[in-house]
Amino acid sequence: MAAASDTLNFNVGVLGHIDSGKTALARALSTTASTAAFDKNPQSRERGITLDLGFSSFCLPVPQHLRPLGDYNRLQVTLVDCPGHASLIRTIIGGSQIIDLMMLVVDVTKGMQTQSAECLVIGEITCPRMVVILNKIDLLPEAKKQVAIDKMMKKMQKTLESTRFNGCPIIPVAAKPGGPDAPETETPQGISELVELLISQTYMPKRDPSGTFLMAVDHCFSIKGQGTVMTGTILSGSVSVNDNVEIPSLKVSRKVKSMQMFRKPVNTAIQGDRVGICVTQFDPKQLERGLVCAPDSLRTLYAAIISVRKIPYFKGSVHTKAKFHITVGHETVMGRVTFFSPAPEDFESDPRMDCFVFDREYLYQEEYLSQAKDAGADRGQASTQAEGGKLPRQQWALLEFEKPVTCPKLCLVIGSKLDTDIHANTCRLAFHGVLLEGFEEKNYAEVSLPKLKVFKLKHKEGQVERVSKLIHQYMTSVTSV
Ligand SMILES: Nc1nc2c(ncn2[C@@H]2O[C@H](COP(=O)(O)OP(=O)(O)OP(=O)(O)O)[C@@H](O)[C@H]2O)c(=O)[nH]1
Ligand SMILES: [Mg+2]
Repeated sequence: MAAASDTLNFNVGVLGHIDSGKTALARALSTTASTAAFDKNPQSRERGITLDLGFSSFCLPVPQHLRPLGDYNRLQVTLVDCPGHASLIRTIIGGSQIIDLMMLVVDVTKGMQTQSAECLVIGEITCPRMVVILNKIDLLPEAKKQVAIDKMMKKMQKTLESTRFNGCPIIPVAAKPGGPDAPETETPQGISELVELLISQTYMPKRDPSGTFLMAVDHCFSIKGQGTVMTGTILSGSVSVNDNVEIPSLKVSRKVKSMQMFRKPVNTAIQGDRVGICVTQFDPKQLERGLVCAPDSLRTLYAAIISVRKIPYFKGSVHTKAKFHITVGHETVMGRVTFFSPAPEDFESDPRMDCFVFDREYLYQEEYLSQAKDAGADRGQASTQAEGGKLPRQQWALLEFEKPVTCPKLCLVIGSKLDTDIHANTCRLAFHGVLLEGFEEKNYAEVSLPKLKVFKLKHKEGQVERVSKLIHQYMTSVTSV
C-alpha cells in the first residue's frame, strides 16, 4: 500500500470567464502531460483518473527545484476545473480555497471579461501564484496572429500591474483548435510549453499534517456492501484509516474504513491531498458538498467579527446595516454588516490577524473607511475618509448571519452582492477578511456583544463630539476619545 507521502500533490485551479475554454484546457493538459511530452519517462506517464466532474490529474517527475525540499518520488498535478458561469461563483470561491496555483484562462479574442476579473480578484485573495492562459489563438487570422497575441499580452500585463500578480507569466495556447466541431485528432497548440511553465511555477506548498483535520467534500456516493465514499481535498491536518470523522452538517460521526488517492489505496493523507475516504454507511444524498472534520473541531456561528478589507474594484457602497452574501469558509449565507475601526489614537497599531481584542474601544463607522477615490467621493457623496484623511491600518466588521454557519477558526470570509445583474459588467465581490471571533449563542446579542465596545462620533462643523446614543441595541457608547 502506497504511503501518502511519496507523492507531492499540487493543486492547480482552472478559472476564467464562461466559455473561455477551461474544460478544454484541462482535458488537453491531462492528455498531453500523460503522453507525448513525457514519453521518455515511463513511470511518470501514469494517467490520472477523474474522481469527480472538474477534477483530473497527471503525474510528473519531481522538478529539480523541489527535490531538495522533500522526499517525494513524484509530483501529482491535480487540475481543479472551476465553472465559469456567474451564478456559480460560490463554487468558484470554494474551489479557489484548495488551490496552490491558479490558471486564469482568457479568450484571446475577447480579453478580460467580467468573470475573468472576478476570478482575478478571488485569486488575489486566495492564491499566491498565477499563470495567465491566452486561449483560442487558432481563431486569430494567421497573418496577424503574433501581433494580436503580443497586443493582448501587453494589455494583460497592464491589467496585472496593480495586482499581486504583477509580472506573472502569460502564455498563448489553443486548447481545442477549431472549436467543438473540430475532429478530436486536431492537436492542441502550446500545451507542452504550458506543462513546462507549470513545472517551473510549482513550489513546495504548505503541507502540515499536524493541524486539525478538515476536508472540503465535493462528491459523495455509496458503494454497495462497503460504505459511503466522500471525495475532496484536505484543507488542514491529516486523516488515517480507522480515524473517526465528523460530518457537521448531519451531526454524525463515521469511522474511516479505507482511503484512495487517484485510485490507489493509502493509509493516510495530509493537507493538500485529494482523497476519497470510505466511511461506514450513510445516505450520500444528504451530503453533496460540505465539510468533514475531526470530531468537535468546527463551530456553528450566529455572528462573527472579521478583520475586513474592501475590494477596490467593487463600485457599490459598503455600508453598515447593508446585507451581503457572505461566504464563510465553504458556506454562503446572507448576513448584515456593521463596520468599525480603531479609535483614532490606535490607527497606527499593528494589525492583529490571529484574534480580536475585546478590551479596547472601537469607533463605529457608517461605511468602510477608504481612500476618497474608491469610497463615497466617486459616487458624488461625501468621502468617508477619517479625520485628516488618515486611514487606520486595520478595520473590522461584525457579521450577523441570517442562518448559522459552520466553519473553522480564522477562515476566509468574502462578502458579495450576488443579486447584482450578472450582465451588469461589474465586480460583485465587495469585501474580504479573516474570521477572528465567532459567537455560538443564538442570543449572542445579549450574552456576548455587550463586551464589544463600539461607540459613535458625531461630526459637527469639523468638530468631533461625543455622543451618548446607542448605535445598536447592544453596542455601548461609554467613553470620549
Ligand atoms: N476555436 C477554439 N475553440 C475552443 C478552444 N478551446 C475551447 N474552445 C471551444 O470553446 C467552447 C467552450 O469551451 P469549454 O472548455 O467548455 O469552456 P469553459 O471555460 O470550460 O466553459 P464553462 O465551464 O461553461 O465556463 C467549446 O465550444 C470549445 O470547443 C480553442 O482553443 N479554440
Ligand atoms: Mg467548463
